This record gives sequence, C-alpha cells and structure tokens, in this order.
Amino acid sequence: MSEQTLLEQKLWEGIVQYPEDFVEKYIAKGYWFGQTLSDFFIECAEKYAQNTAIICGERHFSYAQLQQHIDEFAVYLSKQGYQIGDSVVIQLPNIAEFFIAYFGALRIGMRPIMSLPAHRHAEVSHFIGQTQAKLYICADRFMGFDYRKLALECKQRCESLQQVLVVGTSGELSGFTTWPDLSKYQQQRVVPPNLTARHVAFFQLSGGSTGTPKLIPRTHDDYLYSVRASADICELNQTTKMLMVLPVAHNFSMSSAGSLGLFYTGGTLVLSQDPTAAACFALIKQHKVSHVALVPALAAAWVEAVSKGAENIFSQLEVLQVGGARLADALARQLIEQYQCRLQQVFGMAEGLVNYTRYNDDIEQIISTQGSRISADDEIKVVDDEDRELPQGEVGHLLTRGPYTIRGYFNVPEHNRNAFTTDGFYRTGDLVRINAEGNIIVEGRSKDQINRGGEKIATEEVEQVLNQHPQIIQSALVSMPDQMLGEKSCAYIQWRTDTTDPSPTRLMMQLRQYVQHYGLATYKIPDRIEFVEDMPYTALGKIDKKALRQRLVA
Ligand code: AMP
Ligand code: DBH
Repeated sequence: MSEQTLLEQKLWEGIVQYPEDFVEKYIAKGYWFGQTLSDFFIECAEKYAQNTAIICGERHFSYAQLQQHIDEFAVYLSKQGYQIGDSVVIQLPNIAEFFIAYFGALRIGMRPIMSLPAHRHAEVSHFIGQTQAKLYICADRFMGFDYRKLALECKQRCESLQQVLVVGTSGELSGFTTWPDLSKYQQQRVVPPNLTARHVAFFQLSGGSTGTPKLIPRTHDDYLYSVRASADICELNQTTKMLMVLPVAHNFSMSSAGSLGLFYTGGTLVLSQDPTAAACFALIKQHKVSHVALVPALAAAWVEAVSKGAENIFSQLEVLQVGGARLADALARQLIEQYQCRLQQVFGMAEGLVNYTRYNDDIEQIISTQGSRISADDEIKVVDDEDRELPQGEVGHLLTRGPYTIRGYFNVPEHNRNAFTTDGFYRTGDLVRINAEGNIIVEGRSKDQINRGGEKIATEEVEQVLNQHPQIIQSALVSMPDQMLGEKSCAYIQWRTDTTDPSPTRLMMQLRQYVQHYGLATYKIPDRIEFVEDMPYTALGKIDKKALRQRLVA
C-alpha cells in the first residue's frame, strides 16, 4: 500500500463519514467550501493584520503577531517530530497560548482534543488513550490546581504520551518541557500538510450520558460552516470586542459565534480567567467590551452583583448571549426589562446543531424560547419514544441531522448505534417543543445527564466510579434543583453496613475524596450524598431515578 493510502486509512480510523450524497449537497449549497481551519486563520490574519486579535492581561496580539507565533509554534512542533494525524490534548485556561497551540497544531495537521480546565486525570488519560495522543499541553497551575501532577499521572498510565508541554514553569518535577522561546523559530516555515477540509480537524468533547466522555470529530468544512454562519447571525464585525469568560475550549466559546466567529470578522477577543462580576465588569469597562457569552448560572451571579449595587454593565453591552443550560424565563425577563440587556439565547451542542434567538425576534420569543437553527438544512425532528414524528407543538425527543452535525462519535460503534438513528440523525437526548413561530423550547431531557450550570455530568460515569468502592452495593446519581446552578448532583448510596462505620458526615467526606482521588473532574463530585437501605425500582427492575428525584424535592 502506498504511503498516502496508509495515511488516509489512519486519518479516517474510527470516524463515521458523511454519506457521499450529503457531501455533494453541502458542497453544492456552498456550506462546505474546502478551506482548512489553518488556512482560515491565515486568511483572517492577512485581512485584519493590524487589528488587535487578543488581549490577554497586559499582552496584546495583533492578528499578524498571532499568526507569526502560530507559524513559529508549528515549526517547533514539527522539529519535535510530530506529524500529520498525531493527536495532542490541549488543556489550558483562557490564555493566548491556547490559540497558538490550537492553530499551531492544526498548521502541521495534528488533531487537538479540547480538554477543559476542570478535567482531571481520569478524563485526560481517557482522551490520550482514545486518540493515542503523543503530546499533552497544560498550564503549570490554575485555580489552585497543579496540572503537572495530573500530567505525571497520565505519563504513568498512557504509553502513547511522548511529551508534556507546560505553559509556565516545570517546577521540581522532571520530564516536562516548558513553552518554547518562539523567537528561535522565526523566519522558518513548515510544509503545509497534505490534508483536505473534509478531514477531521480536531475533537470536541461531549458531556454524554453514558460511561466516559465521548470524543466528537469535527471536520474543517463542517466546523467552519457553523462558525461563518454564526458570525453572520450574531452580526459580528471588526469593531466587536468579545469578552471570553467561559472556558475557551468549549464548543460554545469557540464557535457560537465565539472566538472563531470573531476572528472571521476581525474583532478583538478579551480573555478573562476570573468569571466573577468584579473582575469581568472591570474588563468590560476597560476595554469597552460589546459581546459576552455566559451560562445561566453566571448570568444569575452577575445579576446578583448588579442588584447589590454594581454598575449595570448589561445595558452597556451590545449583546449578551446565554446558553449551555436552560435560562429561566424570569431571569431572561429581568435581564431585558430591568437591566435593558440585548439578550440572545443559544441552544447548542458540541455534536453540532446550534440554535439562536434572532435580534429582531419578538421580545417574548427571546424571553421564553431557545431560538431557531442556523441552517435551513439543519433537519429537525420531534419524535415520540418509537421515533414517530409528533404533530407540531407537542413535546418530544429532538433528533437532528445537518451540515455541521456529526454522524458518529469517535471509535465507539456500539454506542453510536443508540446515539444515532439508522439514517444518521443524532439523538440529542433533549425534550423539546417547537412553537407556532418555529422556535425551539427546551422542556427537559431524556438522557441520563445532569446539567450543573452548563457543565454536563453523565450520571453513569460517576456511578461506575462509586460502585467500585468496596463498601458500596450500588449507587444512583440524580439531579436536584439548585437556585444558582439550576441543577446539582445527589448520590444515593446503598452501603454495606458494618459496625465500624464512621458517622454519615465522615462517610460523606470520605466518599467525595474517593471520587476526587479517582481523578474525575471536580464538577462531577456529588454535591450531596444520601445513604439508603434499598433503592426504589421501576417495573422493569431499573433503579427508579424519578422516584429518587421526587424524594429530594419532598
Ligand atoms: P454537549 O452535548 O455536552 O455539548 O451538551 C449539549 C447539551 O446542553 C444540549 O443537548 C442540551 O441538553 C444542553 N443545552 C445547551 N444549551 C442549552 C440551552 N440554551 N437550554 C437548554 N439546554 C441547553
Ligand atoms: O452546551 C453546549 O454544548 C453548547 C451551548 C451553546 C454548545 O456546544 C454551543 C452553544 O455551541
């Protein structure tokens, strides 16, 4: 077999491709036009060379400077021996190096995996293992956590891992490299990789609802279509100043319209590592920020700050986007009516489909709906439990297929059989209704997932960890309503009783530590633990989570 054929094989391994007739359609309609993400940024940098692309603390980067650093970092990576198709896990806070690492890796055809700062070694080593990643790029410390310790854990577990690159200092630990002096790589260029825009560019991550988090392969073509269309819908332009306070690597932050939508239009990204109202309001004032995207929990916290006397920054923004979890109608109304905020609701998913309320929608639609799809070719079905389409207006399961929605998660054929219909619709796990105006309203969820302030917890993943504890017979993780976060998690635990058991409070602390030591992301640690003698069961003999949730409410 030729080298090229072998490479093609490697690049498509574990990927469910779009069927050829859909490819033709998406190309014919002009959605996919054959540009790679790397060429996309080069074009932005040429067009807006002197505009400020990123403000990161005291550091300002013009588009030209950012592109130069990207080129230099790409040279560094290729000198390290990395090649087209190699994977790299990037786990960085909101700093400029995130974009240099992301686009630098893409420049030589490496495939980044977008890990979030909250992930711990269970998730990170899973991402490395799944993709056979050779490189892991992390910060030294962030929010009191030392990522070098996490890296050490991953080095022990993951054979494929060749290098840990730390942005910051390597500390006392050996075996890490630190961020290179990029000026050494000036005036050098890498050879562009032999890749098309149809290939997978990088992996987004899914909150998922079963087991470990799933990897979402996004192609250059599909991702850039959603980015460009989003930038148009959100009417971004060269004067846009966007504050990035949610994690940069999240799909919402990157593409709805996010940093990439912003780069497409030549605007300026202001990075914040501190989500508090005090820190962000100061940045908004200082840099005359026009656009911000928040999850409902953060929007609520900022409203709280304003109601306690902070200046009303909501009226100073051109647009506040809120998404990631259901925004309460009352909070939406308060933002608009009391604080003169121009609100846009965003209902999206890293798997693809994104919906926006439009600026010219009626106020009541903006308050009470999650908007409408990006593309006329986003196919949307609302179905009953047997996949039969429901009449307009009824609540059912949301299925979707379209020009930027994946056809399968990476390398999990068994899982894909349930997560997608045979004709390629993604089962979102959301229960929705479409109103007379054609807007989607998210009414609930059929997937076994907790949405903790926008951070998704697959309950099964946490239960599997709990169930490994020698004293636990079985466990069930359920959501409980929370004023601030919308939902929090409560673990019901059936415990092997033993006369030497410590007090329930001690047990609770021990169990939370147990989950933490296992290496799960911090937001997955149960907020509350209840010990029970037995579980309630459904007629089918499954643990009755509905009954458990009702107990909690009672
Ligand atoms: P993920 O698949 O992990 O990217 O998470 C996407 C999921 O987040 C969606 O399927 C919804 O369950 C939830 N979600 C995102 N945005 C909203 C929103 N505006 N309202 C309600 N739920 C949302
Ligand atoms: O929650 C999400 O994953 C999400 C929310 C809004 C998303 O991926 C998006 C917009 O693109």
